This record gives sequence, C-alpha cells and structure tokens, in this order.
Amino acid sequence: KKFGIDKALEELGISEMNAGSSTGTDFFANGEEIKSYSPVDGAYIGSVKATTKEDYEKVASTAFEGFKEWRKLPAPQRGEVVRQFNDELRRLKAPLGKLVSYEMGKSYQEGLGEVQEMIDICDFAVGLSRQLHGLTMHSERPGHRMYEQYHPLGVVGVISAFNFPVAVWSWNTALAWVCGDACIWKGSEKTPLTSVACQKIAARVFEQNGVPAGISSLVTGDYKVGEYMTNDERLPLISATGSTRMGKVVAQTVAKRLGKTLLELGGNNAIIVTPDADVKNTVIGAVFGAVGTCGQRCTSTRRLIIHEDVYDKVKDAIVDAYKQIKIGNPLDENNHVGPLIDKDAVKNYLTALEKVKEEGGNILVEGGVLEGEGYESGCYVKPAIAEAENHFEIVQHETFAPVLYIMKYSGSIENAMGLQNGVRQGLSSAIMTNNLREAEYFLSVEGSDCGIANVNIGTSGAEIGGAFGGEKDTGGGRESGSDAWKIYMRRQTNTINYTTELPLAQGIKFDL
Ligand code: UN1
Repeated sequence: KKFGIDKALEELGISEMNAGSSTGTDFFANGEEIKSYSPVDGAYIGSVKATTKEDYEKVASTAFEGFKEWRKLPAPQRGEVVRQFNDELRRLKAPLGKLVSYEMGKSYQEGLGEVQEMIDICDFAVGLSRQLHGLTMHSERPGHRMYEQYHPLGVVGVISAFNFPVAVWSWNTALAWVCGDACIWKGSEKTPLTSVACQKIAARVFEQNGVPAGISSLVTGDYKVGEYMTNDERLPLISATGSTRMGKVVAQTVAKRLGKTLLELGGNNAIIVTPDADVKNTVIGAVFGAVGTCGQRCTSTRRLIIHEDVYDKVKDAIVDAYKQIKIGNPLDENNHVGPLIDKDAVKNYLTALEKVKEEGGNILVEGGVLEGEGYESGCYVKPAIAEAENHFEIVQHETFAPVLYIMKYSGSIENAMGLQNGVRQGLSSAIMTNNLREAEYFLSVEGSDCGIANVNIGTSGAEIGGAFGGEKDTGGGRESGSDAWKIYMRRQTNTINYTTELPLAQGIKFDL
C-alpha cells in the first residue's frame, strides 16, 4: 500500500527528479547519484546528484553575492517573505508530512508534527523580524550616546540529520533569513528528497518576491560536501546537528579558521520517576519518549531512573504498555512505530542489545528484527527494554534506536540526580513528581545539567518557543526560540559623541 505517496510527490513537484545542488528554483546535477530508498517498504523513491567541488563554488559565490543585496532589505520585509513561505508550508503540510514519513520512516502524525514545527518557527520568525533589538547603555562621558545593534552575519551553513529532515533546517533558516543571512543547507544524504522538496517551496516563494538567488541554497552529499562548508571562510557560522563524533570534527575545523559553530549533538536523556509520580502520565511520557520516531530523536528517552518504592509498579506498567505498541507502516495511522532509517541502524540496535546482555543487563522486553509481510524493508525492529546499570558502557552511549534502559535508585532525589547527570551528554531531562521540593531541586543549580529540564512531561517533543540544545557532549548550541536568533547576527557596540570636545574613557588625559 502506498497511502497516496505518489500524489504527495506530485503535489510537491518532485515526481520527475533531476535534482542536486541549487541556489534557486533550478537544480544543477553533476556529481554521483544518491538514490533514496524508503525504509517503509524498501522501494526506490528517486535520486539526486551529489554536489561537486565546482558545484559548491557556484553555490557559495551565488549565496555570498545574494547576501550583499538581501541584507539591505529591511528586516520586516524579509519577514514578509518568510510569511509567504509559511503560507506555502501550511498549504503543503499534508504532502510534505507524508514525504517525511515515507522517506524517513516516522509516523505520519509525527511527519505532520514536524511540518507544524516549521510553521511555528516561521510564525515566530515573522514576529521576530520586527524585534531584532539591542540595548542602549548610559555612557560615562557627557554628551555621548552608547547603544548596540545587530547586523546580518553572512552566509550560514546548515548541516542537518535524517531524523528531523525538514524541521531543523527551518529552525535555522527561518531565523537566519529574517536576520538577513543567506543559507546553504546540506541535508542528510539519507533523506535527499525532503531537502529538494523544501528547497523547491522556499526558492519559488523567494523568486516570486524578487529575492536574489542563493538566499536559500541546497547542497547534497555526504561528509565531503560538509567539509567544503566547514573549511569555507566565507561561512562565518556552521550550524550542525548530528552525532557527537561529527560535531567534534566540525567544531575543530571551523575553530581553526575562527568561525562560529552552533552544535546540536547527541543526547542520553533520562526521566526520573519519584515515589509520588503520576504513574499513568509517566507511562505515556516514557513510552512516547522511548519508542516515538523509533527512538531516533536526539530527545528520545534512553533511561528511566525509578525510585525503589515504586520500581515494580512503574516497571510493570511500562512493560504492559509495550505490549500495546503496534509496529508497521508509519503511513498507516493505526501503527505507533515505523522502521529504523536503514540496515546500519538495525545493526547498531542489535549490537546495543547484545552489549547490554554482555555487561550483565536483564532484558525485560525482548527486541528483534521483524520479518514477513509488511516488514520487507528489513528495518522494522521491536522496541526493547533492559534493566541496566548507569555505568555500563552501552548505557553511557547514545544508541539511535528504541532501546530503553531502566534502573533503580533508593533514598533521596540527590541519588537520582547523580545518575541522571552521570553521562557525557546533556540534552534533555525530566522528572515525574508531585513533590515541590523534588521538582525545585531538579531545576536548581544542583539539579539537571541538561539544556532542557522538564517537570511532569517527558524528554522529547520540545516546543519551538524555547531555546533548543544542550551542554557537555551535546555541543552547547541553542537554536529555535528565545534569543537563539542572536547567533545569526553580528553584534556591534556604537558610541557617538555629539559634543565639541573629545573626552577619553576612564578619565584619561591626553593633552596635545
Ligand atoms: C532532534 O531530534 O534533532 O523536542 C530534534 C523534540 C523535537 C525536536 C527533536 N521538537 O523532540
């Protein structure tokens, strides 16, 4: 069953593919072919051509030239272009959500949710386009005025991952565009068609508005194309989402030329379940967090840290809930969990299950690869649960699959906090409690060390209005809401003297 995927491709204008790199509505395709197969049914969807070094030069120089014009347009007018782009996203929400689901494998509901995140960040960006404000300060010198302003930064490189193939791009670009930047996007080579679909939508709206070429640019390919970007001095900022290993390489390369990075890397997210947690809500938050998107969100719940007094009760309720999970074609709305992205991901999942057993873990819900009708792609796996210790090597490691580790704590919240913070990653965290003292401790300076800390909701499913990102091995970057826009602009402090004298700061006398 195709669930209307052909119609969706047609509506997005990507049924006849000859795509690759792009600085507008046209594509140039010179590199080697990248074929996209759906993890849903293993079928070939289409192909694009990788960006060559020459293609990249063309893209980067066009973006650079385009930026010089785009930056002169008043920010609210740039916001108006983003508003029109958002109208198109609203119109095409269903087909784009469907393509995301089909090419990436997340449920259709989550595909729609991802496009909704794009819509939300565009709304946010439109309002922001009238609020890119700095501060004014009082000068220490008479007759002087001091203030700060934010100017467009330049050409921003965006490197995104397969798991959120469209939303992460828009978190970066919607803000960067209203900030007056041009963007060069390298999407994941595992989801090239969603990238092409997005570029088509943006480029069409931009062209209709007379926006110069290159403000929305696309490059395609693997890490080699990423290296063109990270080494390019014309790109003052590289925003990269992916593994910690990738982030370290990106950070070092960009730092060598003193460029800026915004890194959103791995997580190892835990929910602490305290003695007076609401068990029903805990189950919903933990199960969605662990199996949603087949465990392939950076915010997916990897660990449950449960107090001994409620350990058996919560464990049994979660194991029970896993029995209700329906695994299958994610376009079929009866299913909760779709496939993993590809067979490499299946291998990593199986390795994690082996390792947790080797290290002494106790499997509570057996995993395994599904076979037979509907599972022909070989990418469907059973969400698994293991009782494990926090110090196990495999527990310390982020496995991008639906494997949940359960562990026990005794005594006070401090003990749970130690386990939660006792990993290298620091993205998302949650506590389930109705106890004010525990909740406030969790949020206090001694509490969670993550970029996201939630009370009585799970670790995944953050709203766009907050700054998104985390500490330690998660990379330290913040994208999306709050004041994350500032990284896409350059800050300037201005001091203006409107007197006939020239007094020096700090009262220094310099008489000539
Ligand atoms: C990611 O997995 O890279 O909070 C992003 C969430 C989503 C974004 C996840 N809004 O789960």
